[in-house]
Amino acid sequence: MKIYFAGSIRGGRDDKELYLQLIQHLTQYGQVLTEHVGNGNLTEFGEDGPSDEWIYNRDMDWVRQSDVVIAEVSTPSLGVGYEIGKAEDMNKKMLCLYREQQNKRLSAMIRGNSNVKIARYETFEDAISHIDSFFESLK
Ligand code: 6K6
Repeated sequence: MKIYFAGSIRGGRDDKELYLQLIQHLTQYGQVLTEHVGNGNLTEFGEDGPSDEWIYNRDMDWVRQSDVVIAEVSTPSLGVGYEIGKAEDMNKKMLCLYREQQNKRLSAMIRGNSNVKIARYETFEDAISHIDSFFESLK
């Protein structure tokens, strides 16, 4: 099972530790292609490839190769939104994890899309149980 995990990079790295913990949990279900998203040393200004074009092509290849896409969408990110749209076009099985926060609302382009399953959570344990249910539903 190839898993594409999407999380904010240039959109902001406030949730990077959470991404790392989610990725660690996901590895029991398969190969996480995008482990760098949880890299604590990767800032919104850091570099992770020779050029943006190289990163784009590599990441789109990985979305194509993936069996499932798990996106953490609490921190708004153009890249994550784009990946969700592409994954939807490719009919990928997808789960979006969203943590409610005061004075913030999830984009209508995600919330209003009936093809996108959104799992709302409060605690890390809730997020994990959404992930486990999602993989259970694939069996
Ligand atoms: C690192 C730090 C700043 O720039 C980089 C290198 N960029 C990326 N490296 C790897 N994946 C990326 C990069 N930029 C975007 N992505 C993909 O888009 C990841 O798979 C994330 O799921 C998503 C993040 O998008 P932004 O718009 O928040 O960067």
